[in-house]
Amino acid sequence: LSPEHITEIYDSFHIEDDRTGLSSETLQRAIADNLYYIQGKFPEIATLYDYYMAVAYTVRDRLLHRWINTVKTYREQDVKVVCYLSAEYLPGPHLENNLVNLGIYDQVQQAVESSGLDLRSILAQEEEPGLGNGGLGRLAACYMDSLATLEIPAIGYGIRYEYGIFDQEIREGWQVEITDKWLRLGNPWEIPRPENAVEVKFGGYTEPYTDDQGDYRVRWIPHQVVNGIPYDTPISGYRVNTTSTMRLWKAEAPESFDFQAFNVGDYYGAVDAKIISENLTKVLYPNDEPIQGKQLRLEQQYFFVSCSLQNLLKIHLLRGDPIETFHEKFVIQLNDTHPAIGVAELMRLLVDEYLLHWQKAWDITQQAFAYTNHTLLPEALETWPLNLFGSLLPRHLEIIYEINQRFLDQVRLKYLGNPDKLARLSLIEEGGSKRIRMAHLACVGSHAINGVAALHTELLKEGVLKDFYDLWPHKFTNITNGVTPRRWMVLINPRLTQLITREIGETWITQLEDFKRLESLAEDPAFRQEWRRVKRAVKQDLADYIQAHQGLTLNPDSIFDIQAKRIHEYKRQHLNVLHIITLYNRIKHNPRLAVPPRTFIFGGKAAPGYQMAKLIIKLITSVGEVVNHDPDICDLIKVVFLPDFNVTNSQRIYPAADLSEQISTAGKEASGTGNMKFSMNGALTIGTLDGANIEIREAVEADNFFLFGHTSEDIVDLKAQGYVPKTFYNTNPALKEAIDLIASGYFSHGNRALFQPLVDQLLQADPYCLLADYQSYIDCQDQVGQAFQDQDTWTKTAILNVARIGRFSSDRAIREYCREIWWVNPVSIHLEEYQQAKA
Ligand code: HBZ
Repeated sequence: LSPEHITEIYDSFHIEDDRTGLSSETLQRAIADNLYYIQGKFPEIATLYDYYMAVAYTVRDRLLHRWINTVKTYREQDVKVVCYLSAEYLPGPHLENNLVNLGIYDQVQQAVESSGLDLRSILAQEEEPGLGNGGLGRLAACYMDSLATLEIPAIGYGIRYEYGIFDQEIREGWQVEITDKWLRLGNPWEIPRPENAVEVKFGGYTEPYTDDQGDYRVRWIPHQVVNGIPYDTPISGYRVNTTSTMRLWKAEAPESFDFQAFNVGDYYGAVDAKIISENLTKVLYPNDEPIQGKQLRLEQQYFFVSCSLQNLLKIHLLRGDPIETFHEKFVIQLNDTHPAIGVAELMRLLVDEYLLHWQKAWDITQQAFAYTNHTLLPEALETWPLNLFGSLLPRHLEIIYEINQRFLDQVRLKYLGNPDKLARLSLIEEGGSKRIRMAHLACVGSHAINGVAALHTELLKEGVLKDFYDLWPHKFTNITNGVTPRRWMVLINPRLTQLITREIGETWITQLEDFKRLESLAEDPAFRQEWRRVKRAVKQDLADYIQAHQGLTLNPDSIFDIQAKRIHEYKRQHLNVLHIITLYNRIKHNPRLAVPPRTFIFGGKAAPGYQMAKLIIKLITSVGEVVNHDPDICDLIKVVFLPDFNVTNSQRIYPAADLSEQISTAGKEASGTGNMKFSMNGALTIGTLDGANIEIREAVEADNFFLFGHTSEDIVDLKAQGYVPKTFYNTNPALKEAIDLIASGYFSHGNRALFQPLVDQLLQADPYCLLADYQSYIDCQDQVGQAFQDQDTWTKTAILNVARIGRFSSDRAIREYCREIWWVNPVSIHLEEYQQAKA
């Protein structure tokens, strides 16, 4: 029989292959099959989790077919591949996203219902991979989604942490951290590939030798070797066959190394070595800024970078390409400086292992790498103590010295007799104890450097990276962040998706600029009414969830005023609290005051060692405790802290917001991406001129954005003039009253000591200028309250926000990376018939 004949017979009988077929009947059969043969269960004893696994495997089969064809196509064709190196990924739950992308949500729902089950409760079984801290990790996940959807060949490399970001519980108002055992019940989305293990060396020493050609070479004799095992997760694109790979590395002890060569007869010693090796990828550091001097963190960084680069070189050579063309086939994006050691590692691999000359290797390296910076805070720039670095990576230290020497020779020619310039640019920070500056290594080793919002890039060029900008202005570009409308609209807000699609079709899902077509509908009263009905229903969903989980009753007609993000002083959750207390005081003074009811919702984790952030959580919950139960307030104000802000929980939050709080001190938030998710779902923003807020405001137009506060320039001036927060406190009675109420113990059962550190910080130093922005914030919030009274105009503004948010799709961001930094093109994937592929 010819393949055509087989297809004909299949078609005539409507038989679908059980691993690729998409009809609900086939899916139902496949789910039952997987329940039996993978979970080893039959319906009478299967748990909901077993069903989740069966459905997940059923969907994975459909993905595998596309994935294999993707990998095959890239292998066979001469394509250039984007390699995204990121120590963090926050992809969120996979199942529902894959249903959306494959276009089989309805079929799977039907299949599941025919078996007497409910898809929502099956979806709720999934443990999300919390392999990141916040914005940076989530951005990597949005970019993987857009890369696949745009059919750009890509691999995302990272670390398979056994424990992700901690789960947050709130006990007596305080954050409590619980270990995140996300792999406990198995992970149906990953495929381990032990056959592709690589070795990573640590410690030891180097020695020179002369090779067969008589050339001077260096050999690295390590103290320890660790194996890296890749675990691959397929990342689907929206309604395309392209399915990319997220390849995460797990550390294991290489048996040969510990058991034979070094620990003959020492069984316990060998097992110890195994434990030490496997500690490497045990846990994610739960900090959203670098922890200074933790050796294990540097080990994690080097481990995953070395695994990834070795893997890339192997793929390149397997394709039959010469090592010299590596940079023509791969471009490597550094997601912040966490993988910046890659610059030295690629040099080591090319020079020491593949025996290239330094200059050739350096050309390849510089052309392969590009660097994204995500922070302006100078204290958040990563540096490593030279001693620690040298003892862990002795060869890389030599290579960095060599890079630095050649770099500074070049600088010296340009800036004759300017030793300060040299000292500022050097890869080594002198003075006291020496340190390696990872951002400098990333800048020198890359052909492109980008910030993540227009203001951020400008401030990089004037501030922390100014000397590099003066040297190489052509390397700098801005790529404003974006978020994927698949997860952040289609998946989390089906009601609004349906309403919008009914009016303007569905092209916006991959062309978000098409939201423009909503503009004229903002003028249509009937449409506005439907919009309001949707928002009301979505707010009710969140209210129901909070009722069920926290026993708090919320009024869905109140303003849902939401701040959800990591807790940080610069993000100023406590400024939000000062507003709440101000409103509270006003109502206490005047119980008949007509204020629109507001529900303040907070979510976010604090780094476990960040005491002030933890105290801010305690302040929020304490104020809530008092305000929520004060009869004088008559339910006009409610304060909710939603525990455990992660991707899953965030998905209930963004759609329900009326007001999005983006109130960081100007010049501190590199971009923000939550601001985009809220706006996309029809919230209005109250915000400062910081990060991407500026561009969002430009896009939606000033009238549709609540702006307050000092600009980044004002803040610099304010500090230069010697900022005295007490002046604001002494001259603003409402501000004084709010702060005094905290200090008095009113929210802490009379305990004046509890919030003293926070009050002192505000009155004595206030590094994030809350007091300077307080009045402007309060005035702006009063305008918000006014505006909300006119529901029709509010809705019109919300629709205009959505209509004009198209630019903030991660598809736009990825197109810019492709055009300006990566020089890569899409490659479409055609599915071979499964039967044919098998044959
Ligand atoms: O990256 C965030 C920025 O604060 C935010 O403004 C931006 O929108 C986002 C995406 O570009 N930065 C982070 O999330 N940073 C981290 O999570 C982080 C994690 C580990 C570190 C340092 C920073 O060692």
